[in-house]
Amino acid sequence: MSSITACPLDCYDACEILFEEGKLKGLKNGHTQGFLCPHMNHYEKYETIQKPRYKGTEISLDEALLKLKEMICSCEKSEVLHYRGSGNFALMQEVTDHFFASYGAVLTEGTLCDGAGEAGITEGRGSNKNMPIHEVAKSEVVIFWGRNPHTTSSHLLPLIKDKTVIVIDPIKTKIAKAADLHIQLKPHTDLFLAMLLSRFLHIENGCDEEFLNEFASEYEDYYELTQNLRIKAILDSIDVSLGQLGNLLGLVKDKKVAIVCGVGMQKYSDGVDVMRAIDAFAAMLGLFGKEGCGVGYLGSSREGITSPFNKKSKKVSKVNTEFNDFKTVFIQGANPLSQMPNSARVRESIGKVENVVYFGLYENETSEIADLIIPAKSFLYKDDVRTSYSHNVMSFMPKVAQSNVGISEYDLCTYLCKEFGVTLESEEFYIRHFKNFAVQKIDGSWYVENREEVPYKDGFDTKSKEFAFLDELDSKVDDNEGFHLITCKSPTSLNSQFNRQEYLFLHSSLGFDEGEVVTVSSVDGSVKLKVRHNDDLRRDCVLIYSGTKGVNNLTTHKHALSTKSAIFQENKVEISR
Ligand SMILES: Nc1nc2c(c(=O)[nH]1)N[C@H]1C(S)=C(S)[C@@H](COP(=O)(O)OP(=O)(O)OC[C@H]3O[C@@H](n4cnc5c(=O)[nH]c(N)nc54)[C@H](O)[C@@H]3O)O[C@H]1N2
Ligand SMILES: Nc1nc2c(c(=O)[nH]1)N[C@H]1C(S)=C(S)[C@@H](COP(=O)(O)OP(=O)(O)OC[C@H]3O[C@@H](n4cnc5c(=O)[nH]c(N)nc54)[C@H](O)[C@@H]3O)O[C@H]1N2
Ligand code: SF4
Ligand SMILES: [Mo]
Repeated sequence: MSSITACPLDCYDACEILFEEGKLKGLKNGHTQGFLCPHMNHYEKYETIQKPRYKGTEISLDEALLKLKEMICSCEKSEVLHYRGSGNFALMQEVTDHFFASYGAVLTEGTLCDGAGEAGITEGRGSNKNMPIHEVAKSEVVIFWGRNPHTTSSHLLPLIKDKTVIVIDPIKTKIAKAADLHIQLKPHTDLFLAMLLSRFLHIENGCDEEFLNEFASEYEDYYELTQNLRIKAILDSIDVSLGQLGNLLGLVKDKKVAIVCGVGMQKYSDGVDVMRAIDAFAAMLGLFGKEGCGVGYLGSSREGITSPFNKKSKKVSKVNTEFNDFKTVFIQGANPLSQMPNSARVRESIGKVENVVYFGLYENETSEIADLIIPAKSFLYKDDVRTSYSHNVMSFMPKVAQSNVGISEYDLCTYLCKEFGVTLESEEFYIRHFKNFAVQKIDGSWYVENREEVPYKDGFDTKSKEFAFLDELDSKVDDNEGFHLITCKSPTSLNSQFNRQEYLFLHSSLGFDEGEVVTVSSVDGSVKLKVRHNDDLRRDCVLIYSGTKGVNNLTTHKHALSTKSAIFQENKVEISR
């Protein structure tokens, strides 16, 4: 027996899976191209939570559900918080939002992920419509900007063979080593690089004036803004040479260019402006509304789909959540004690909550402190549908096997809705609702119908239909003391799921020995980790992967300016023996 489903993980690729005799294989047809990544290749080897627990004692699922009901009843409705993460990215995860919102509990808003960049894109274009990643196949030049495709979007790699590749990344990543040009800039300086690129493009008459006059007519004002930058001083402080700027411009002029951005360069307080300046460079090149051109980032995986669920509720930020304002906190598909910024603050705040419920698959820092643990069913054992934030395919995810362990989000929600008198439609109703947004194309795949392959063909979604350039420059190059913390994605884990890293990585010339334990500290906290050498790093950087225990002791719970997004690389760090 074989069935087709899709990987549920929070990942650009949203692969489709052939489930055959208990084995997971990448679907040959379509965007998955017959291969999966290490997470899915070894998915079954990771031990999941088998039994519900209350204060350390195993209980039955019925008892667990009753406890959950009692916990919800034990306080005011406004003292119940539903905190949902992105452990599973499929659409039925949101069914629990429907219960908690309808009941009168509080939900979260904001993001730990891509929010600053998204806000920057929206300020410039009036919306965040993504260049679907398959468009890259038609590009001549691909710029990876703060994105690490070998680790986080490997299904993109077959599409870029034979193309000119440019990488802008403080780490000499695998793609950087193979690239035609790598700009290994100082971290947190992309805003200046993007502005200087726009300025020199203008000086060299490389702008797409026809496009600009029609869709971005304020470009001369933007050019003037870029003139406030002192070229030599800025280039010195961001560690980029005039030659590199010239090389980059030489490679992209009059070419079909895709700028494939990741979350790397927007993990800072001014992340909104950083992304907007990169978008402005794309506008200066006239990359919007044309085949094989554009800016790829994390679009919304919900774009073109309306939710069947009620989500109207009071909301608190997901970044600096004051858990102690609540008596019952229901955590689903998330590991906030590891993945939220400023772990000491999270731990203290959540420590004051009477009832912490963890609804997930794996044991972790959050299950460790939870009062009630309810195991979820993995994607193989429940019905769902998913979409991607980097392409337009909708994948159906029928239940492909049976398991007595855990409970699905829909079944848990059915129980709660029944107990508290909230209306809920059937599971089939919701799945059908989502599927109705898809159409099948000749390649056999289903695509979200209302998403454009080449967005912004008729102008932008701002009021004036024109691109809105940055009109002020508020940032300075960060020359504070200390090392830059790079905390990006690990090849072996999906944030805190699967095989988590345990090291901190440093340039070997800094005088720390391999294997030596050092203390890394920031204004918010510290962590002890073992050193590993990595000469692909700059000497002013410390790399600690997402999912490493204790990394978020170092990070700030402040928001990016003007949006509720986390900024994991804002704090500088020090290292001591
Ligand atoms: N294997 C694996 N895949 C994943 C994930 C995972 O944990 N593991 N997580 C998933 C999730 S949740 C997300 S959001 C995506 C994110 O995936 P990506 O968008 O690729 O994000 P990151 O790995 O955080 O960072 C990408 C690159 O940005 C670089 N970078 C860091 N700081 C700067 C800077 O200041 N400027 C520039 N130009 N570059 C910088 C880093 O060195 C890194 O190479 O990946 C998804 N896929
Ligand atoms: N230092 C640092 N911190 C970061 C980042 C970083 O790059 N560096 N990245 C940030 C980003 S981009 C993101 S997106 C966040 C991610 O942070 P989280 O959303 O907390 O993601 P995970 O760590 O993957 O934890 C997901 C949890 O979901 C559970 N789960 C998996 N599948 C299911 C399911 O089907 N049902 C239920 N109920 N539970 C399930 C698993 O048990 C797992 O514990 O982390 C952020 N934190
Ligand atoms: S590449 Fe991404 S979508 Fe594909 S199997 Fe791996 S985690 Fe899942
Ligand atoms: Mo993310």
